[in-house]
Amino acid sequence: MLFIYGPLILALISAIPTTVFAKRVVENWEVTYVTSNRGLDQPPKRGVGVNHKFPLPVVHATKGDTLVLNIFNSLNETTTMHSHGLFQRNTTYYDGAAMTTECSITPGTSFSYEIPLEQAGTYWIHGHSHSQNFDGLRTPLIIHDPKDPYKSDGEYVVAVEDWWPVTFNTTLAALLDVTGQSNPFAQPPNLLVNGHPDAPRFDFIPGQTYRIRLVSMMSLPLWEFAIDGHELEIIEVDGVNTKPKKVNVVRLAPAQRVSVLVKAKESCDSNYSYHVTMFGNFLPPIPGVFPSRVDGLVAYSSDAPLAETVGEIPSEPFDEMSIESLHGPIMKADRGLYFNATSGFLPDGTNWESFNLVTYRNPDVPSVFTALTDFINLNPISYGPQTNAHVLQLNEVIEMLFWSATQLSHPLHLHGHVFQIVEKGFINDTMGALTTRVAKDKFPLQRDTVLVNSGEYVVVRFKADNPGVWLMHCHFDWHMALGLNMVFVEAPKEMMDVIKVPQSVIDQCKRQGIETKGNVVGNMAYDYDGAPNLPHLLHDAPAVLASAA
Ligand SMILES: *[C@@H]1O[C@H](CO)[C@@H](O)[C@H](O)[C@H]1NC(C)=O
Ligand SMILES: *[C@@H]1O[C@H](CO)[C@@H](O)[C@H](O)[C@H]1NC(C)=O
Ligand SMILES: *[C@@H]1O[C@H](CO)[C@@H](O)[C@H](O)[C@H]1NC(C)=O
Ligand SMILES: *[C@@H]1O[C@H](CO)[C@@H](O)[C@H](O)[C@H]1NC(C)=O
Ligand SMILES: *[C@@H]1O[C@H](CO)[C@@H](O)[C@H](O)[C@H]1NC(C)=O
Ligand SMILES: *[C@@H]1O[C@H](CO)[C@@H](O)[C@H](O)[C@H]1NC(C)=O
Ligand SMILES: [Cu+2]
Repeated sequence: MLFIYGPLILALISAIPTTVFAKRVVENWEVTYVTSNRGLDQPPKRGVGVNHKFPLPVVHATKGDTLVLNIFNSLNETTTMHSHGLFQRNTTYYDGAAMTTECSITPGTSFSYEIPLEQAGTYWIHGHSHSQNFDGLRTPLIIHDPKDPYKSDGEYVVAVEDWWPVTFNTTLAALLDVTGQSNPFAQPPNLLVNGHPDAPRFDFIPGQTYRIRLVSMMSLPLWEFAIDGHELEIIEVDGVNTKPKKVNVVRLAPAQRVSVLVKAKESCDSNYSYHVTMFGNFLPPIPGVFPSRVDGLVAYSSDAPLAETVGEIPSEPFDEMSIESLHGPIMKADRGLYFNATSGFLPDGTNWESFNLVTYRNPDVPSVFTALTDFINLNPISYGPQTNAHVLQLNEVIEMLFWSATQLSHPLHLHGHVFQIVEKGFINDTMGALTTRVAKDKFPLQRDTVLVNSGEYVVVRFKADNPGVWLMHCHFDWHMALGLNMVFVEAPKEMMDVIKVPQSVIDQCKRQGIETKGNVVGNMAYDYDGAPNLPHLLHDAPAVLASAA
């Protein structure tokens, strides 16, 4: 087995003095179709993997290193690679968002992403083109911190993904079926942990403390992690260190990450089970198939009996309002933006999703190039009527209110940033009794992906201090493909000074005959003829909660 998780890696890393020089962490990845059953009792499916196999290599690096992803595209469609959670300061063009920050890597060509790693924590890398993430193009990215405030004696990665019996294309066809007869969930996903149907074994030595990095690479379900007889202490959420917070279970939505410290028992009298449960309260249960669970072994001793699971395995929402970040007082907002995440119909009867009834379509010219075109870059309409672009001023603090009045839930992800979560509540609650706000003397939790459940709203804040073009979207692959995306054009004036687009990015566009300046269609004037321009969605009235006044 080539890919090593856990203590071995940590042992190697902790043997290196903390004064080592920054290194280049180079990954040479050929993106290929891989037909596999992933060790499951089901027919093989054509997925998208790396170097002709699954699982993908797990990437380990140290803060200060430079991550170099040399990608060769062996698919017959374009591909891109997104390093989820990285700020990409001054390197917005390496963010991997297809047709937002690059033109994409065409079949038979190569491209290198070269990303200085200025953050530490738990991240992941995934395809950001043609929903290749859903078909398996995803892997953890662990960035170790030589000055980590939280010490541990060893660590494990638990990266969880959903593997569907059909390709994304098949599912999408069902989602867009105007007859409404297709059930995209007819063939629900299986659960894989670190790329396999079985969970890895944790070897615990009495008295030691372990860090467990939980990585959600799911494309739709939520999941929970718990260990029998052991408390979990949350110390990191989406790459940001938190004040320690003890819990019995951690719930993650797609794209979220959490690190916990686990203190081993003082004796080796028993082994224990841990549990990874895949579920989604917004998905119909299928007895024996979904929700599903994989149990792993926490091994203390070769002759120890396995302690029985006592009572119910714990299950509860991740209480973001009760967890504090280690840094950053609550920011005062300069400007508020309101986003109603809704579904609705186009006149042809197809069902799409939107922020404020605008369903996203890729521009003909990637937004990064429009943002680097003087004068027109300041006007949101230059990015196209269907791009849902918002132009932000340098250093203004943006408050966003997300509201989900439909029956759908959304894990919403902002590229290039973390945001502070300052308020959450139920939208049916006119008295404010069900609302929770961060107290002024507390440091709000910061993260890059927040789950907004059906019937809830969430208020987040971030500072526009990272000139670049950043996608904000739902991280359910279904919803993203149905248009739940928008673009933040952050400090376009300053971008012109700090963003120097490499020739390799321009070459991607040349190969496809795509303009690298101008508005959504490459014009220099206010002329958008030919740009994607759909009518606003028609409300899906029956899906709205009756009490959402
Ligand atoms: C891409 O290649 C696969 C086989 O590798 C084939 O099944 C599929 O039809 C091809 N798609 C296109 C658009 O050529
Ligand atoms: C998926 O479907 C789209 C539209 O039908 C097609 O253009 C594309 O080639 C398909 N991709 C694959 C990998 O089959
Ligand atoms: C306890 O864990 C050890 C590995 O250290 C394993 O050999 C043993 O079979 C486990 N016991 C049970 C009952 O699973
Ligand atoms: C949000 O959208 C829903 C339709 O899905 C609508 O019923 C509701 O009034 C909207 N809320 C606001 C405040 O615009
Ligand atoms: C509002 O919605 C929540 C969650 O769906 C529910 O628990 C609560 O009872 C509702 N409250 C009212 C006043 O309808
Ligand atoms: C980004 O570019 C600006 C201007 O050139 C420079 O001052 C800053 O140090 C750069 N930041 C990083 C993280 O490279
Ligand atoms: Cu992402």
